[in-house]
This record gives sequence, structure tokens and C-alpha cells, in this order.
Amino acid sequence: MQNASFKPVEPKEIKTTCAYCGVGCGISATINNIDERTIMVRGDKLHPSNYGRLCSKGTALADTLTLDDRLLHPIYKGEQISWNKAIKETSDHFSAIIEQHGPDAVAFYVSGQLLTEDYYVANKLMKGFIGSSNIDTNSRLCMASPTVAHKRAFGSDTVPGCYDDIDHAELIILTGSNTAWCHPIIFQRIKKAKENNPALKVVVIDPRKTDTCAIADLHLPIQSGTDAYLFNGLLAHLSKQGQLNFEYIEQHVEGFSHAITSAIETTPNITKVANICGLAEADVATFYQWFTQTENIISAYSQGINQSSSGTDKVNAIINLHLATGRIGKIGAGPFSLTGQPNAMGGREVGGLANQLAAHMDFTEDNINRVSRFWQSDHVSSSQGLKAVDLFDAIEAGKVKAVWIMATSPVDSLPNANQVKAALEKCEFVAVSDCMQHTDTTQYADMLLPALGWGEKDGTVTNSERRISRQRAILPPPGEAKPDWWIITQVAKAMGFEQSFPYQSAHEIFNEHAQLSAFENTLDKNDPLLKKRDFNISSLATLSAQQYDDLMPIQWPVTSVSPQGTKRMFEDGHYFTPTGKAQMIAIEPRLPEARLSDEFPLILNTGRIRDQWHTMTRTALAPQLNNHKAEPFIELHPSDAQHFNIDDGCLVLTSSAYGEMIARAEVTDSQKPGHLFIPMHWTEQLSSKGRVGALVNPVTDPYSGQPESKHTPATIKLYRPQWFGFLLSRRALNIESVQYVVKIRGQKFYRYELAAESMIDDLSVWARTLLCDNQKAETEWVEYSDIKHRKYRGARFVSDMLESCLFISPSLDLPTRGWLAELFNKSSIELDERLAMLSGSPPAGREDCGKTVCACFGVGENTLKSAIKTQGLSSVKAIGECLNAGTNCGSCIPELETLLSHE
Ligand SMILES: Nc1nc2c(c(=O)[nH]1)N[C@H]1C(S)=C(S)[C@@H](COP(=O)(O)OP(=O)(O)OC[C@H]3O[C@@H](n4cnc5c(=O)[nH]c(N)nc54)[C@H](O)[C@@H]3O)O[C@H]1N2
Ligand SMILES: Nc1nc2c(c(=O)[nH]1)N[C@H]1C(S)=C(S)[C@@H](COP(=O)(O)OP(=O)(O)OC[C@H]3O[C@@H](n4cnc5c(=O)[nH]c(N)nc54)[C@H](O)[C@@H]3O)O[C@H]1N2
Ligand code: SF4
Ligand SMILES: [Mo]
Repeated sequence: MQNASFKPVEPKEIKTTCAYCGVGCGISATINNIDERTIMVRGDKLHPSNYGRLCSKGTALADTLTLDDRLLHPIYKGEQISWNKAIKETSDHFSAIIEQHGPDAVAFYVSGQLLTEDYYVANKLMKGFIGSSNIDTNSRLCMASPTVAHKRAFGSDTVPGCYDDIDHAELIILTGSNTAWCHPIIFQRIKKAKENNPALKVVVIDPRKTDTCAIADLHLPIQSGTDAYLFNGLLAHLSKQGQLNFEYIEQHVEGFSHAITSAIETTPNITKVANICGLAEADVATFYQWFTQTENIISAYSQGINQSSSGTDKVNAIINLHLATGRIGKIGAGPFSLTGQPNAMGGREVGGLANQLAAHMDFTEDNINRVSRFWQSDHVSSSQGLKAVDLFDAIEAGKVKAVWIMATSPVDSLPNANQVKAALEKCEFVAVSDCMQHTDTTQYADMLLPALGWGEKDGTVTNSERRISRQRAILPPPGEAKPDWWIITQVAKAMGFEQSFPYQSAHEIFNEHAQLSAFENTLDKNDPLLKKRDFNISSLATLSAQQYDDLMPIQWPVTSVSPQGTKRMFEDGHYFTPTGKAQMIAIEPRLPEARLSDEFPLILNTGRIRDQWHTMTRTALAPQLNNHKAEPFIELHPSDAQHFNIDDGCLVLTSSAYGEMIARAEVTDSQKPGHLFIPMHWTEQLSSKGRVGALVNPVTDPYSGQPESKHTPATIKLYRPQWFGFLLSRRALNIESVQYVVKIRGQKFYRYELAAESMIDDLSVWARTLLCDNQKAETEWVEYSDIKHRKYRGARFVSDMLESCLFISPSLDLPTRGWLAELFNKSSIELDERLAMLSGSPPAGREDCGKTVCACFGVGENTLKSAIKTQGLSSVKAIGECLNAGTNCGSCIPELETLLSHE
């Protein structure tokens, strides 16, 4: 069939939504050249999530649309096949296994990066027609704890507030959220709110001093995993101070006395809290005082809370505070779960988690009956399925024999990721739908199904504030890639469910999804206070194709009561529980499950960096995003560095009970002693030893099943290779027998960072074999080789231009990379530059620009430091005027401020 998602476009401005985080920024895209897939991307000034702003990742979207390594055709066991065959093989494998072993012997593992329409059909196929609930999603690693906590407190998985609340808050608490890097446009909005209202205070609670602390009036460097003590302590404190809102509690809250008793028993005073949380008593007291004194408080939180063996309780400990003080459902106040992926919310709306059924319904008899009637199926699954970590255990145990992975890379992102490899290796049939051909997960696929990616696909996503926005196609589908919903629908049809999957477009699926949200979900006139289901978009259930195409961003619920959408929930104080009252939950704080030992005495924390997205399949394609943090790194405190004999810039071998990896040391006092931090991003595609998921312990929260990715007992030691090196080359290379290799895409070159455990006999021969492609006759070399001292510097030129260069040394004493990278822009390399390459230091007067700080204008750290000094720059504004840095997306402003404060 025709690819339904693409319509040729004229005029050329297309409104869509960013591919990345849950802020859900609106984008206005213009096509430059459709054949070359070049577009221009700007923030959509009218989109209420960003009002025209984009962060460094959103700004660079246009540079990620290359077809390099795209998966463009279905591939079965290494052979390109037709779609017909791919659909038939996939459905045959699933059907045969279901027939022989029952529906629970198969599974889907999907993602918050699917569009709502894709997600809806995947969920419908598994839960409604295959008849199993073995569909889980990477949201299990991300939003599972808030989902359960919301349900416990509100009776529904509802995020109460909205971004506008930021403008009215007087205290914003950011807990376990590196907002500056992970939700940059929310960060900028908070910063702006602070400028408009200097009385607004910001508290950041994070063991690390992150860039988010640039706007903090108070940073609480909390001991990993102890947040529930801090929040329970605050509840006890408020109670003792007589600062609870008994009127609100009386009318709208249940479970109060249990929750208070538990808080007082477990955290009776500030001294105890400060001790357990590793904080100064005075700081805890200040935080408690600010909370007590301020009316409009937002408690925003993300993975530092969710990714925990007690994540659900931590979220409820936060919600308890808002319920007990009535600071919820009001302008400028409420708990706020910041969602991660672009469609983390949409996945929850369709019921894509194994413990949900559909449309915010769980597995009660009533709901199963209702959904069965709506889907007209007598096969609807009647109980929860396997949650992600358990699902991969079941695959390894041979209980689940076929799995279809869509838009996620579990070989990287699940904890104990080496076990995931083992599981996939054993699995009888693995299908993977992805846009890329080579990922750590596609390697284990029997069947590869090519999916459309951002800029090609078409549908809806929902952001952190319940706002549904359209993603629209800008470019035509490349190769034979298809929308995910289409692929799933074809397989469903081939499995014999054609009548129930008749969709020709995303629009038809959206309407059905909206109808299910509204199905038997009207308020009871006799009991108007008794609410039914929070997720209701009945007003969008009959959109015409044109209306769907034109759909403007809108916050659910969207019903006859609120046809323009709903900014804030619970304004009337009525909740979706049977009694209509919210529930406070008695919390007994627990420490992280895995304990430190002599063998593993350090806490390994993992998370994100500013310019990369997850497994880097897209962001690493944009050269400007690769130089802020170019290599896998490990942050550690100077005292730990000293104890383990590690210097800044060394390579460090980190290991846990599950696996090991190598990363570059960043010694910094922004890290707490005893705590390590490693980014989650590097895969085996880009680094030989940088996959941190292999180390993460598979401990999970008992209620939500969310893994504790922020706390793994680990140890470190200096990695001592025989030599270190790096090379820059215009073409990509295949580097063998070097143990540590990191590949970094630059503007006109690839950079490889290297370290190897054995010495090479003849470096010159090795260099020539590695770098020569035999195609180019006009090759010139300059070389310096000091065999005794194991040093090598070599450069290769083709027609006077630099083609590649390689530097090797027994120590870390290697040339800086920036000035060499710049030589790739030159049409001829001068003698002084050739000599400089041989001597290993830049020609006089040309300093290295250093690592990128401003990604938009490519301004490096050294350039900034020197300009600050020599030109006396004293403000971010002055830097902007002089170097442009910080004047576009603003993501680097916290770093500019740090540089200013150090100079
Ligand atoms: N640049 C970028 N942005 C992203 C993403 C990305 O890949 N790159 N991914 C998106 C996704 S899917 C998600 S889920 C979000 C995640 O957004 P965040 O949750 O903000 O990101 P993380 O870096 O995972 O973790 C946040 C912070 O939690 C802290 N933390 C660790 N342990 C504790 C603890 O015990 N208590 C407290 N209070 N804090 C702790 C960490 O030190 C870290 O700074 O980001 C989204 N945005
Ligand atoms: N150690 C550690 N591990 C973590 C975390 C952590 O903080 N620390 N965070 C966890 C969290 S919060 C998250 S959200 C996960 C994220 O982890 P993953 O979901 O594994 O990471 P992504 O790189 O986003 O994977 C998306 C894949 O889908 C492909 N893709 C992109 N768009 C499409 C599409 O439209 N269709 C299809 N079929 N494929 C597409 C991409 O090429 C890529 O291969 O990681 C989790 N794992
Ligand atoms: S904050 Fe950045 S990554 Fe997130 S949606 Fe906006 S532009 Fe995209
Ligand atoms: Mo996430």
C-alpha cells in the first residue's frame, strides 16, 4: 500500500513536535531540498510548551536526517526480503508459538518513542487479540513508579499541573531531575520565572551538583536513595509546626493519620533526617522552613526519584506533602512528574504497560468486560503481564519464545544488560522494528523491520503536562521504511485479525483510541461528584482527516465539559478513587536494596548528558552534539580519585557484580564522596567498552517493577593500557585489536580515541595499513616515530588536504584534538601546520578551542576562557555579544555562568 503518512507539502512550513524529551516542544520546519533531505528547524513560536524555544538537541534535529546506516528494507536472518515475506514470517512465528505454547509464550517490548497510534495498535493486538498482557515498554525503566504512585494517591494516573504553573510558583523543588540538561526548556522557563519574580526560590535535590544548580537558591546534595526520609521528615515537621491544611484534608483526603504516624515514627526530627540523608542540619531546616512558609509550591521530580527500589513510595512521599497542605489543583502548586520520552504519556494513555489494560483502565472485571465489548473480542487478557525485567528473565528461561522489540534498545538500556544479550541469543524468534540497521539490539534480531523515524512519521504524542501534539511528516519515507502502526497492523491481519485492524491511516486509529477513552465514561448525573476515568478525549473522537491533520496542541481531558482541554486537574478537590477522596500513603522509607561491600564500596549512579539522547542513534549523527562530552566518562570525587590512584583524564575500569566498562575520569567536587556517575548513552556501536547498562543491578521496585538504575554497588581501578592514542580520518575505519575504541563523528572527519593492551611492533606499518584505502594514489605522509619511547605521530595527505592523522603515546601526553580537527576544513595544509603535526602541538598563535560548550555556534571552552580573560567579559550577555555563545538555544548558559565564576 501507499505510505499513508506522507503527503507532499506546499506551502513548505510544517508544524511538528520535537523528537526527544517530554517537554514536547513545538517545531516549525521548512524544507530546503527534499531530495537531499535538508530541512530547517525552528521553535514554533505559537506552541504553548516552548513558545519558540528549542534546546541544543531540538536545534540540531535537521542534522540527524542522514540516511547513513538507516534500515531501509526488511531483513530476515541477514537477507533483504520483501514486506510480504517479512509480515508472513513474523506472523507465522508468533502464531506457531502461540498455538503450541499459549499466548503468554510471546511478548512485545515497546517504547515511549512510538506515537500514540502505533502504541494503541500494539497494545490492542497483544492484550485484545493475542490475549496476553506480555506487552511492556521502556517506560517501565522511566515512568512506572509515578504511574503506580498516582494511581494509589489519585485513583488515576494523572499529572495534576501544567507548565503555566511555573510562572505562578513561589518555590520550585527539583528532585532527582537534572532539568538544565534533560528538560532544558522547562529549566529556561523556571529561570525566566525567577527573573520576573526574584522572590521565587528554587531547591535542587541531587547527590551531584549539576548544571541545574545554576538556578538553585539551595542545593541539597542528598545521599543516594534517601529522598523518602527527607520528605517524610518534612511531613512530620509540618505536622509538628501545625502547618497542615486540615480543612482540605477533612474534605478531600483519606489515609492522613496513618501517613502522619509513619512519618513521625520514621523521621521524628531534623537531626535524624540530616544524618540519614548526609545533609547539613541547617540546610534541611532551611528547606523545611521555605516549604512551611510558601503557599505556591511545585515539586517536580524525575529519574533520581523514579529509578529506585522504593520509587513508588518516594513519589507518594512527595504527593503526601501536597495533599496534607492542600497545595494541589491550584494555580502554581502541585506535584509534577517530569516525563522523559516524547510520548511517555501517550503510552500510558493507551495502556502500553503490562499492568494496565487500555485507556487508563486496569484489569478489573468491569474494565475487561468494557474493553472486550469495545474491541469486540472475547480474547481480551484478564490479568497483568510480565514487567520488563521479569520479561527478559522469562525470555532467558525459555518461557517467552518470541519477542518483538519496537523503538528501544534493551541490550543497552535494561539493567544487567549482558543478561539481556544472553536472553535474546536464546530466544527462538526476535523481531526488531527500528530506523537504524546497526544497534546493539538489532544485532540479535532474526527479523529487522524498517520503521519511519522523526520527520517521516505522522501521529500524536503527549507531553508532561498532558498536552497532545501532532508529529507530522516533513520528508518522504526513505527506502521501504513504514510507519510502526502499519507494520503492526499488517502482522495483526496476517495473524487472522483483519476485521479488527482495518486501519488505513493514523487518523483512523486516533479516532478509535479517542472513542475508547470516552466509552462508558460519561459522568453519572445522579452522582456528579463520582468521577469515572480521568483520561477522556471524547471531543476528539470524531475528527475528520482534515481536522486531525490540523489538530492544535491540546491538554486532556477534552470533553463536552472542557472542549478546549484542561489545564489543571483536581481543581475541585475530587479524585478518581471510589470515595472521590485522595489517598495519603503511609511511607516507611527504605534504603536502596543493594548494599555496599568491601568488594563494591562505591555507589554507581547513571543518567544523561546535555547533548545526547539515550543510545545516540540520532544525536550522535549531528557533529555539533558530539564535542560537549565526546567520550564515555566517569565522574568521581577528588578523595575517591586519590584513594584509587586515579588522575583526571585517565581511563578507569569500573565494575559491579554484573559487568565492567571503561570510561575517562572526570575528577570533580560536584560529585559526592563515595558516589560515581556514568552517562547511560554509549553503546557498542560507538564505544568498545562504554556500555554502562551491563553494570546496573536489576533490582526493582516491588510495586512498579521499575529498576534502580541510579544505585549499583561498584568499584573502580585505573586501566593501564600499553599505549594511548587517537586518530582523525575523513572516512570511517574498522579498528581491530585495540581494546578501547570510541568513535566520534565530527564535521568532516571521524575521530577515534584509542587505548591498547599490547604494543604494536611497527607503528608505521600499522598506521599505513589502517589508514590507507588504496584508492587514492596521491598520498603523502609525514611521520615521526620514536620506537624506543613508543611514540608515533603520522599524517596522511591527499591532494594537499589532510586525509587522516594518528597519534600514539605510552602516556596521556597526546596533542589536543581541536586544532587538528580544524585542519580538515582547509583545502591545503601549510608547512608550519605539517611541522606542528609532527611536533604534536598547535602552530604558534593558534590555540585549541577546547571541548564544545556552545553547541549551536561551536564555541569551545578554551576560546571562552581566553575571551573572558583577555576581553574582560563578565556576563553571559557580554559573552554572547562577543562570541555568540549562549545566544541561540541557551542550553549552555549554566556552563557559561560556571566559567565566568571560575575566571
Ligand atoms: N539530554 C537529554 N535529555 C533527556 C534525555 C536524554 O537522553 N538526554 N532523556 C529523556 C528521558 S527518557 C528521561 S526519563 C529524562 C530524565 O531526566 P532526569 O531524571 O533529569 O535525568 P537523569 O540524568 O537520568 O537523572 C537525574 C538526576 O537524578 C540524580 N539522582 C541520582 N540518584 C538520586 C537520588 O537518590 N536522589 C535524588 N534526589 N537524585 C538522584 C542524578 O544525579 C541525576 O542528576 O530526560 C529526558 N531528557
Ligand atoms: N543505566 C541507565 N539505564 C537507563 C536509564 C538510566 O538513567 N540509566 N534510563 C532509562 C530510561 S528513563 C529510558 S526512557 C530508557 C531509554 O532507552 P532506549 O529506549 O533503549 O533508548 P533509545 O536510544 O531511545 O532507543 C530508541 C531506539 O528506537 C529507534 N527509533 C527511534 N524512532 C523510532 C521509531 O519511530 N520507530 C521505531 N521502530 N524505532 C525508532 C532508535 O533508532 C533507537 O534504536 O533507558 C533506560 N535505561
Ligand atoms: S526541551 Fe529540547 S529535547 Fe526537549 S522537546 Fe524541547 S527541544 Fe526537544
Ligand atoms: Mo525515560
